[in-house]
Amino acid sequence: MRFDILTLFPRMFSSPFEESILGRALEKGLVQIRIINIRDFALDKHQVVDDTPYGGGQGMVMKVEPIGRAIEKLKSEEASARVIHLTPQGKPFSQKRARELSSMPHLIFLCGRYEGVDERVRELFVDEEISVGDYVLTGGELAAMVVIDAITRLLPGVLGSDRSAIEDSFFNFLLEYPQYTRPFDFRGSLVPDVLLSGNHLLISQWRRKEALRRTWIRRPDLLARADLTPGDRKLLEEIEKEHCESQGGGLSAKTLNGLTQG
Ligand code: 4FV
Repeated sequence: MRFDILTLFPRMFSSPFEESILGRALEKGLVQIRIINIRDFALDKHQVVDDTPYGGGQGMVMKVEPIGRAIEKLKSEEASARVIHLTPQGKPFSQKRARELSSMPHLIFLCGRYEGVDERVRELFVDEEISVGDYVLTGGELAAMVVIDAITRLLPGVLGSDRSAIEDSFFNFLLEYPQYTRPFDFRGSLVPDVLLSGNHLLISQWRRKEALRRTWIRRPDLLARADLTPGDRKLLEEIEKEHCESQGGGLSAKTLNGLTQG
């Protein structure tokens, strides 16, 4: 899989792509990454890449010409490449979109800076806009790294076993179950016995229930989107009952709104 990254700060990408899983994926040739400096496509003497906004206002706007030239050069090499602009105005990124993008051969990431890019960049050169969250970064570079990391770990051969990507959080809209490793007893806090039972059926049932519990408590919005089995619904009833008992029998707000939302 090929990733091309258009940025004004190429050196930001040096270390993240040298370490750990991404670094190994690069070494193994499972991904190819090119960092392209947009300024190299500003042909004037001062290589100007930004200018003041028409209509006045704060900050600077990235000019359309250097970005357009850069994208047209990359697309001239491979017309099927998909151009993704990272922006708070984009579609919220998700594990589902990471999976879909991981099947595409060539992605071009456009990293904005300052107040953003000239609107004609979107109209003429961008295929898709993605946001990594409802907050404002100083640039799209970190957002591009997030998206590239989420996609790369789904590629065959990148993670130790491809199975672990299938067990991901959000794979089926559930948060991950609690994980434990040695020591068994840390300051009196013990690892749940079931995990040392060797009984894999009991262990997977416990993990499913804890994933449901964590999602019910922390992200009920995800639960609404998860494809739950009848067994899951039974576990959820147990969880709500346990929750009420732990709340001293009164119907908790959570259960109430669960009930009310039906
Ligand atoms: C962003 C986000 C983000 C906005 C102005 C770059 C910055 C600056 N990108 N998800 N949230 N971008 O904050 O993707 O140009």
